[in-house]
Amino acid sequence: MLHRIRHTVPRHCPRRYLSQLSAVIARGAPIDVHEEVQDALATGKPVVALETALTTHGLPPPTNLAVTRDLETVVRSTGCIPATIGIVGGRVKIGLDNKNLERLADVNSPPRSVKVSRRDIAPVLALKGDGGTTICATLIFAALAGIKVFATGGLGGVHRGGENSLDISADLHELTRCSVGLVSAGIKSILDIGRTLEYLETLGVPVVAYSKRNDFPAFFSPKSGFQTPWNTDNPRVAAEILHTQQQLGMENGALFAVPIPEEYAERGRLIQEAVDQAVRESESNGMSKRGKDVTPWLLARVAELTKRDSIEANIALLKNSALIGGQIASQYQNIIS
Ligand code: PSU
Ligand code: MN
Repeated sequence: MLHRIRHTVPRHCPRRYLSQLSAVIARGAPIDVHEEVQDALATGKPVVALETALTTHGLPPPTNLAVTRDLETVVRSTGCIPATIGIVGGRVKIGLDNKNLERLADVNSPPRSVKVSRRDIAPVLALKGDGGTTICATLIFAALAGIKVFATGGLGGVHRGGENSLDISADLHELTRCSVGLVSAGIKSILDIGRTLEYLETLGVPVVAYSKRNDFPAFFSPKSGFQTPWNTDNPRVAAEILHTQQQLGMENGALFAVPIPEEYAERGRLIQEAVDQAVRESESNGMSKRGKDVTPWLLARVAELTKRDSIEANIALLKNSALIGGQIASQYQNIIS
């Protein structure tokens, strides 16, 4: 009987996700969905997910709070509802209210937020902690809620030397499990871009340059020197890619890699040099062996070396991702309604 009911609800129907999410909540899972997000999901308004590891571990205060809020505003400007996802007091929040967002952004007062990847979710919830969700963890909750698009800055990847250290971000695997379109500025060259792309190919994740060309961007610069198999700069086509995967019952997501806005590209080349220096330092001071601390350390060091130029560029490309994410999510909603 249950089986039949499930099949009477089309795969793309918002109700299907609501029932998935409701089932999880009915089991007592510690998840709260913000009223506005709940309403959007129920009535078929487009929603864009946003992460909070960026807030807790990616950007320094007070920029972190301002930027997270700005991203929500950019998403709203496209007619979509933002769903900023994080963990507060042992509960997953899909859509964070001001108080909780401020609490996560206040990184200098206890409780200290954990940087939450898949492996950390259950422990941080059971221990009633706070956490900023990485792309990996944000993908999980976005998929659970039926949110089709997630906009952010930099995807994790295979670290330089990853062939020996096996430091490969769980972000990559998660894209095989969550049917969500991830809009990002590619990956930072703190990582091994070539190996990351090879790994994504092995995992079967579509990598689409959101551009007229097939250049895979390297976060601070529009070109990494590596090519993507696909490209489009049309939000409708991007939405069709996601929708086609959905129709086929494919469970993986897709990566839309958006080059940094042109006016920041020149500065990006200078930032690039700081990135290389930070990576060399992390190798000589042993930081590169410190697991989940590696990425935040490198990001902070690059910001220091560039006197925050890297942060300005980071903000610009985050806003650009949020804008394009909103456009793709709107098109997706048009397709299914
Ligand atoms: N890259 C950035 N900025 C970030 C991150 C990555 O340029 O804030 C964050 C994202 O949340 C990403 C996580 O999911 O770091 C990856 O961490 P790790 O490499 O430990 O998997
Ligand atoms: Mn890692």
